[in-house]
Amino acid sequence: MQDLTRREFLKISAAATATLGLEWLTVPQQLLAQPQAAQAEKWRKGVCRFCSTGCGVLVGLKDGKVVGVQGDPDNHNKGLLCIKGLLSYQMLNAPDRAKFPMVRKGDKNVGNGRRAVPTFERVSWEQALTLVANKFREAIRANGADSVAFYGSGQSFTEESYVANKLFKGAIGTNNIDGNPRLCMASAASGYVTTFGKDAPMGCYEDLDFADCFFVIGANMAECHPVLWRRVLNRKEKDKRVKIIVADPRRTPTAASADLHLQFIPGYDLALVNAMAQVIVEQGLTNELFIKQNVAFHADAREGTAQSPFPTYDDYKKFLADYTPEKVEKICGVPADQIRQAATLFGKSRTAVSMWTMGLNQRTRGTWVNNLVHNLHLITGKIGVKGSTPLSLTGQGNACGGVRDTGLLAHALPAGRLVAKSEDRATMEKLWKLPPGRIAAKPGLSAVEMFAALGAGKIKALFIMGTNPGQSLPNLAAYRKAIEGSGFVVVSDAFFPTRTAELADVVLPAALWVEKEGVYGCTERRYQFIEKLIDPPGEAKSDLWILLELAKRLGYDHLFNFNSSEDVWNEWRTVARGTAYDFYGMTYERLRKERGILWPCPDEKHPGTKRRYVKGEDPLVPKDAEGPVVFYGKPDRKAAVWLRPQEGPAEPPDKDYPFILTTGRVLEHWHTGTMTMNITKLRRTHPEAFVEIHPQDAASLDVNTGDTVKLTSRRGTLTVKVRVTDAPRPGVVFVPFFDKDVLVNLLTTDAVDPVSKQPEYKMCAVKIEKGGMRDEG
Ligand SMILES: Nc1nc2c(c(=O)[nH]1)N[C@H]1C(S)=C(S)[C@@H](COP(=O)(O)OP(=O)(O)OC[C@H]3O[C@@H](n4cnc5c(=O)[nH]c(N)nc54)[C@H](O)[C@@H]3O)O[C@H]1N2
Ligand SMILES: Nc1nc2c(c(=O)[nH]1)N[C@H]1C(S)=C(S)[C@@H](COP(=O)(O)OP(=O)(O)OC[C@H]3O[C@@H](n4cnc5c(=O)[nH]c(N)nc54)[C@H](O)[C@@H]3O)O[C@H]1N2
Ligand code: SF4
Ligand SMILES: [Mo]
Repeated sequence: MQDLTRREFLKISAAATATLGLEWLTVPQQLLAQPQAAQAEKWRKGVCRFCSTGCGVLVGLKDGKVVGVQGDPDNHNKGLLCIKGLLSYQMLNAPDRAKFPMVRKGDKNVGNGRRAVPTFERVSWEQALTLVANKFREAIRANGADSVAFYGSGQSFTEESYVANKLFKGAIGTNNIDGNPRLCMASAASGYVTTFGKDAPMGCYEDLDFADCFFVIGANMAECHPVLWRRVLNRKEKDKRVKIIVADPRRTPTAASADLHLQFIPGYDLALVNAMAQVIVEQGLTNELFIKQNVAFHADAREGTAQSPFPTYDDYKKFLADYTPEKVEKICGVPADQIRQAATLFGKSRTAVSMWTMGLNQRTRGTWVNNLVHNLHLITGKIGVKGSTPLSLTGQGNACGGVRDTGLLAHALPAGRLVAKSEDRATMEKLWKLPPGRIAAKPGLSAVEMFAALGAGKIKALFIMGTNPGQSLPNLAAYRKAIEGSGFVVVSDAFFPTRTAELADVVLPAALWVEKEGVYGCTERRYQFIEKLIDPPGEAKSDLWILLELAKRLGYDHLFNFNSSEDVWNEWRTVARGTAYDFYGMTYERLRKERGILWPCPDEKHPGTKRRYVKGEDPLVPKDAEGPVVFYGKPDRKAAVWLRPQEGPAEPPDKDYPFILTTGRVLEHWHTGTMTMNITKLRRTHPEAFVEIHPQDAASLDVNTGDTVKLTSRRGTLTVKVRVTDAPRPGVVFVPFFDKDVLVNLLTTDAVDPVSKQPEYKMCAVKIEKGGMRDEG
């Protein structure tokens, strides 16, 4: 098939509006994407580089080059891939690949965060690494360990993140190590921890095949987890009684294929979910035995109130009285009968799976709204049985495996341990063969705090690996200034230039995907191996190599006695052994052969665990516990139903800034676009960003599709092309963040959730004016 623009393709696709994005899944994939794939001499199994669905791929090789990718029929995705996975191999040889180490020529710019003309000169690895090591050593010597920091990624291999964590927290002795997962799944993690005592979903993809009801809230699965969405639609196609409820302020392609779309005002879904619980309780759709055996009620003790932190079931019922559908309709804009319908569908269905992503997490009350979704499952007992689970969809391919599990976060230590707990620090010091007291007791700086500290001159040297904060951080102008300021900044990236690298002092070229080996862990606790199949371009090196070279130059080789990524994996297996994250049984040998294994997996004979907390299935359920479900993450073995009121958003619209700006993704692009803009077909589908405006708003603003408008928030201004569509609610506008020249994050707020420290990308107040020239950033 010849190249088609997105529009041409959609025109010929009958199902375009209902299943946008999925047409790619129903055509013969190899034919569509890659005629040269037919020439492949061999196909090797691997994992898609992109989202946390973690699709199995087969990578086609010829003459030492990757010539195509197809879905692995023997993996969970059953041979399906979305267009990004299918075309991913084309980025390997893209012109923008970073090939050589580079050092900024001359002084840094004035630190105004605007696009500098990058003036870099090529240097040898020896020169680059010596410079980096010297700068880090100097900073530590002059200002202490907390004057350096590492900012990592949910896209690095587990072995890389594990080593970075050990280098910074263990060897150097600073907890200033965080990453882009803080912008992504921090609220999901704190949601699981506050409800169940332990992070990570208890359910699995197989639950989708047995669900009678799907509740998708704040996730645009058709574009962001397309292969999982296909699995949802397959379930519905098999059994027409299955119902899909989508709660989203936009009529996304996901919402368009739902049975019921609850289109609420952004930020008011805490009230919406509480109202669903109110109806479930009122109509007696609860599972009283399950509640009695497995649930404890919790509330935050609030100043000035007599509220107990351990309310009763009756207190919960009283609390819900404020959230009748009629009351909530006035708050969130969803008709009361729709709320009732959603609650009844959920409550009466035999089984139910909830799924959510950034619509819930990127919120100043992200943790709370996660708790509220868990509540729906706990009060109905729809959890821990085939087809019923609250399943947080992770974003990046290895945010779960590489970051949540290894503890590459400022407050965390590997395998669920915490910086703040002295016994956890002591355990890690022993495991890492460090002197007692080496690991600092104070949690480090989380993502936004880290860049604020860089701007304030407190962080003197920062290592950024596998992420592009110069485009992806909120309230971006401030933090671009920080990156460009006087602190020493190293960036390791597989592409150049990027909006971060252009502001850095040193740029290191990184090997990408199948140019190196390591493990990825996806949404359902499935760990999968990615084999090295080709050499990286130019002088690019794996991040593991880079980190180990840095460790050596800082004088820590004795702690990093690793000759391969397998050596790192084996140490990490030992560190997690005996914890609630036990995957000791997953050797490289097994992972090379098998299509992924789900932890817990405590020994080499263990097949892996589909459902945690289920007696007879989860090997970690204590022997003395009574089943069928045992929430062993908490000392009382009960999960928490939290009384969480409606709160937020941080910046509701007002008369000066009357519109709500929400931001996010499109099917064909990955985040900041460095990779997908380097794949011709994907770039052509969306060459530039746009703002979606509802026809009513477009009429009052007197703008049409193709016009430019100026969006202004309290933090910045952006000129962007209009796309008139009834996808958003009136009063809500949407801009994706893939375009390096239309930096929507100049507008977004860096207000964070106080528990998870995750920023509220999903809403801020803007005003809109017609016209404007593109001159920002
Ligand atoms: N194509 C593609 N797929 C991806 C990615 C990508 O870049 N491109 N990135 C991956 C990553 S890292 C992530 S984190 C995921 C993100 O996956 P998603 O979270 O599904 O995607 P987003 O577009 O960020 O936002 C999801 C939805 O949140 C809605 N929303 C806005 N405000 C609110 C609100 O107040 N409440 C609720 N409940 N919803 C709201 C938006 O309308 C939007 O439809 O996608 C992963 N998959
Ligand atoms: N406005 C707005 N902003 C957002 C969000 C939003 O919804 N709205 N979502 C937030 C979320 S959920 C996320 S996850 C972040 C994502 O934000 P980022 O992590 O900044 O975005 P990416 O484009 O994924 O950046 C990954 C970088 O790593 C490089 N890379 C790829 N492979 C490798 C490798 O193996 N090694 C190295 N060293 N580099 C590699 C890529 O070229 C790319 O530049 O954005 C956040 N920002
Ligand atoms: S759904 Fe996600 S993992 Fe699967 S092919 Fe698409 S981007 Fe890759
Ligand atoms: Mo993400």
